Amino acid sequence: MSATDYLERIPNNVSLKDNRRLLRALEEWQPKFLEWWRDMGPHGYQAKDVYLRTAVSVDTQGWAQFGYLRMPEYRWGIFLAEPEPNRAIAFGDHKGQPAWQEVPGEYRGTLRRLIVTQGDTEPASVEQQRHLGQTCPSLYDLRNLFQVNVEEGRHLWAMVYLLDAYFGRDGREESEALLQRRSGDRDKPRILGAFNERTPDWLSFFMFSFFTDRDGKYQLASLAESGFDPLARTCRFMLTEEAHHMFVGETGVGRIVQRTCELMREHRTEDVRAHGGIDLPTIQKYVNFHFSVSLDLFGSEISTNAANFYTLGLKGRFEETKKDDDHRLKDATYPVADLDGERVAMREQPALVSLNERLRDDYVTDCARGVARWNQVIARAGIDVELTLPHRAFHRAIGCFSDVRVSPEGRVISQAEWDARRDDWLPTKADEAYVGSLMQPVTERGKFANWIAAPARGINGQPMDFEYVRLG
Ligand code: BYC
Ligand code: FE
Ligand code: FE
Repeated sequence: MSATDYLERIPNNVSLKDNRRLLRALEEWQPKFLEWWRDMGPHGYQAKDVYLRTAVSVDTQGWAQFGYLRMPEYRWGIFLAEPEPNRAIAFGDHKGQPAWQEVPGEYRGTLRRLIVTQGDTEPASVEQQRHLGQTCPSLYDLRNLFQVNVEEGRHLWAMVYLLDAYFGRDGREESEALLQRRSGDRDKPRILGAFNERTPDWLSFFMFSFFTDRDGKYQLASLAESGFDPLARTCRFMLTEEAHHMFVGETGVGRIVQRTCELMREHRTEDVRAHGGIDLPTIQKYVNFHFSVSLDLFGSEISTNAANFYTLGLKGRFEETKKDDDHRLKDATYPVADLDGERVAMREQPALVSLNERLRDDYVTDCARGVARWNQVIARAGIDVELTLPHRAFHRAIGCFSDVRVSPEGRVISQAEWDARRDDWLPTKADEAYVGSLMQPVTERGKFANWIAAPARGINGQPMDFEYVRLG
């Protein structure tokens, strides 16, 4: 393992200084990245000192360093997890062969597309979140937002490193294009649907971090199995950062739920809007929206792309090496939800083309665990309500359910019934306006907006009234 060059212009553990060509490409890209960050990164806070965690090495003991930093001075760099000696490809037609240290020529286009799709989501999320700083519920939350943002910036660096190091001129062109697409832009949108949605308020932000960053976890875990070793290693390190994003989402929603329950009890009412809280039915609608939009990110239920990625050894399953089967799946089947006339039914399908659905299943199970923890908060308050995940066929834009209307319980319904019930199931303009009306910035140390509870503990052992962002 090469040592970490932390003091270089581009911190890295890939011996960048010994690869002049690559170093030059990345040094040319760096000012363009910073320009993008200034234009599209967190609005209004670029010159403030933020208490951030920076990766300084990849070993589990010592990778994080905390300190005040202005975001444009964040040490974005290139960190790959330690190589696994003699690593072999774990699945597909190349199973058992040594993992590739270079891109196999015939898989170049496919691999590049996977890397570009992954890379595109990272700056997209920063763009989606760029105005949230103006309405933060506390300095603690403001700091967490910025921590997520700089790390998504680093995830972009991770993919750009792969493109520049392994894909020649095409790769450099893709690296430029990653800075040119814009979330929600009609002419040059980001690649995947959820990354063109707006994140207008903090309830949306926490939902996004819970549901959409969790897609990141599952996609990165699948790419961490890749036979292309540099991709596997970079994704493994990205996963360590992803855990914090989901923590922000889960605890953020959990604290809103907690505050809502406190208001319900205090005022003996379900209508907490009268008391400046976010009522549970509104929270449920946001769950319905963000869960369904994130399910789309896994692609179609039946996908020959997914089968090819797997067979070629480019993208594995979640925890591939822990699965007890032949890791080729040519003769295996997998139960997949499908439309059977007017109802949703399970059908055995060839396992290879079902890999998107299988990953979605792993994801759904994980989401359900988080929702159960929110429900514990409600139950502890003695309130008899449960949040639920809507049926997987609800409100889908990708895959076999995209042409039908389905209720949150999974009943196929008519367009007329959908039109009549839609506002009970998904956030309305009025709901968004109400949530938006709560978004008044709270920037006094140790204070929190009325609609969210304080967290259980501060960052890195710091007290709750710590100055997580210096606004002075
Ligand atoms: N929107 O065969 P199919 C993260 C396209 S999140 C628009 O089903 P496939 C993060 C598809 O491209 C993780 N288009 O799809 C989170 C294909 O196009 P072609 C991101 C879509 O290829 C928070 C066609 O439809 N990482 O890191 O099996 C903050 C047929 O589709 C969508 C990745 O996604 C969509 N939702 O699977 C920051 C990993 N879905 O071939 C960051 C890399 C599908 O007809 N990507 N299409 O032109 C992949 O593994 C795959 O591309 C997908 C799609 C799983 C996304
Ligand atoms: Fe990311
Ligand atoms: Fe993330």
